[in-house]
Amino acid sequence: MQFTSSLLGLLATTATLAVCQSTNTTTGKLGDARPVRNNPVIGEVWVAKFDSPTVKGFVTAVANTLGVNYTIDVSGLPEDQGPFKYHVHLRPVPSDGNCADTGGHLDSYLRGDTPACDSSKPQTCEVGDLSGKYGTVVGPTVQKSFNDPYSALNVINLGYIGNRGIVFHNASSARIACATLQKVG
Ligand SMILES: *[C@@H]1O[C@H](CO)[C@@H](O)[C@H](O)[C@H]1NC(C)=O
Ligand SMILES: *[C@@H]1O[C@H](CO)[C@@H](O)[C@H](O)[C@H]1NC(C)=O
Ligand SMILES: *[C@@H]1O[C@H](CO)[C@@H](O)[C@H](O)[C@H]1NC(C)=O
Ligand SMILES: [Cu+2]
Repeated sequence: MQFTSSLLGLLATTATLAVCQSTNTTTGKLGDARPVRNNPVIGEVWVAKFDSPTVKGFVTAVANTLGVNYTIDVSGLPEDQGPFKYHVHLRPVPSDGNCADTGGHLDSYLRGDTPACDSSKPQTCEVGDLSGKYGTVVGPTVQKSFNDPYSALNVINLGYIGNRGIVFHNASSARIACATLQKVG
């Protein structure tokens, strides 16, 4: 009896492992994110301006020949609450500043949040999961730049980031600061 139950246990474990292995080739329902090579104006600048009582600064997005160059330049992150994640969310920040209303992550290829992004395969991650792809940050001050090939500043592309919210989350995922990417000029 004891033998039977441990054999069943072993079979169950094996089956679970098999399921996990067949489902961990994570990508979106629409496949991997495609590199963006059709931004209309290379060098076009978009800025999300953070101006809460604590967090101040900018996240800048510049249209590149391949995707978007991001620069994070913020101060005032409560360092005891980090490390911080940051994402492009679906919607802009409303006039009352409520970060909850920015919706979920920009996930153009319908991947979902789990399992977590594998930064060695950024094309398989949610387009908006910038910290998953390029690393979380610690406070209080951040200066960080990276290119994301999958973000777009062409409105016809799936990975379009214009007029969407950028959100910072603390280590327990609370949305601690947000601002909308707006075209400069
Ligand atoms: C699934 O994940 C395991 C553990 O991380 C890894 O060893 C294996 O190669 C992955 N399988 C596939 C098909 O990616
Ligand atoms: C984007 O960043 C790359 C790498 O630093 C740089 O070579 C390129 O000139 C940048 N593009 C723009 C439009 O600023
Ligand atoms: C994150 O912020 C929330 C809301 O302010 C707070 O309740 C929580 O303790 C914070 N998490 C950490 C790890 O500090
Ligand atoms: Cu987020």
